[in-house]
Amino acid sequence: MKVKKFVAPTLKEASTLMKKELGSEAFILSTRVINKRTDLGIQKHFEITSGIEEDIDIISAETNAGNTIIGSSFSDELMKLQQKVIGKERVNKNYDENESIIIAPKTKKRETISSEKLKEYVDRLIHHEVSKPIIKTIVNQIKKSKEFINPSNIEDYIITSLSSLIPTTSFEIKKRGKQKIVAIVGPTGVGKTTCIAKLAAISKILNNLKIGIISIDTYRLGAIDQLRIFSEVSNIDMLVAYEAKEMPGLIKKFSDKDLIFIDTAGRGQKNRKELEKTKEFLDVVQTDKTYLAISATNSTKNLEDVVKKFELLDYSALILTKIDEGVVFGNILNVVVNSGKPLIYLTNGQVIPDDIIAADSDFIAKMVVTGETSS
Ligand SMILES: Nc1nc2c(ncn2[C@@H]2O[C@H](COP(=O)(O)OP(=O)(O)O)[C@@H](O)[C@H]2O)c(=O)[nH]1
Ligand SMILES: [Mg+2]
Repeated sequence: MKVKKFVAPTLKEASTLMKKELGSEAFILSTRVINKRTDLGIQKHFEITSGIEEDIDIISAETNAGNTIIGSSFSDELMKLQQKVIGKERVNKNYDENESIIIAPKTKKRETISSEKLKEYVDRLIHHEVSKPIIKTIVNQIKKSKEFINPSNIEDYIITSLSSLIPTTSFEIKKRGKQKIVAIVGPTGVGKTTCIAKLAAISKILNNLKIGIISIDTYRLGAIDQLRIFSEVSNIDMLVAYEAKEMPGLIKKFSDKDLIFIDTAGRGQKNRKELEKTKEFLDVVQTDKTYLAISATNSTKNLEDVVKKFELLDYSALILTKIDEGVVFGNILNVVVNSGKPLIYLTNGQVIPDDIIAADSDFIAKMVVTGETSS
């Protein structure tokens, strides 16, 4: 991979320089604000570290595409996996490099999964805090398909099975299409504002959209300042609503924007009055999408309470924050399977805008089984 740094007074200019030199395939590895000495004195500049693959590996790209699972059912996926395994076995049967003369069909004992090995995986899922009903479903599937499962494919089988239980979704917006309003709600300190900053910067730099941010977080000391600094350095317009009745006027001020984000105050899900207050603000503007941010570091019980109480705000998808701080991820699987709400983004650090990724069921299933968050 070729890596190069670009420095400019605004993020947009730095990204334009990057695209001009490296082309549209280039991607941002990291961004930071630096102080640069210019004729006008020391000035804030943006530095983008970008990368571009020098040689695209077609074989691995095709293999990955073949493994992608989009919108099919749990049993469909298991069937597909079984067929894949059967296919592999056929190939193995026809080819034995140690055998030069075939006298009679060799009866080789098929290697299957021992109960000790299966228990090892069950213990691993328990360690990763996957709920008992989900483990039971997986074990039953393994038992039903045991003639196709062997020690070398069991982990992939479990990951594929879990992946088919995890719904994901995505957000699409076209430039010069209908304006969209997206609100992010959730408990205090979960990473709502940071996530909005990431999404706003990416939508502006990479998709060239006109972005506005409305903050209704006038509750926490310093919350507005946090967003104001971001809006200044990234040159994204930001307005503040102190009362619900101000919201329509602010949306009108942003009538030229393609996409408006609403940053809400952190609400303790136990306090229904606080949630109702946020609802008042969101109801007057009719958001297109409301996403609930939940932290990967919370327990299943806490997360279940959050997803239930925030239903009052009619959210359509979940943003999973702080996966970089998570150790086990069974909690996420349990909550997503129970709530039926799809995941849309995962955040994996504090760096704006880099540390956010689109939710992918295979990636999340792998996180659950291995505890690893690198792809
Ligand atoms: N490690 C880590 N920290 C994060 C992540 N997202 C946000 N944070 C940090 O969590 C803290 C609270 O974030 P903030 O966006 O203000 O939360 P809010 O109260 O929900 O708006 C800040 O210190 C953020 O930098 C993440 O994905 N990983
Ligand atoms: Mg905030």
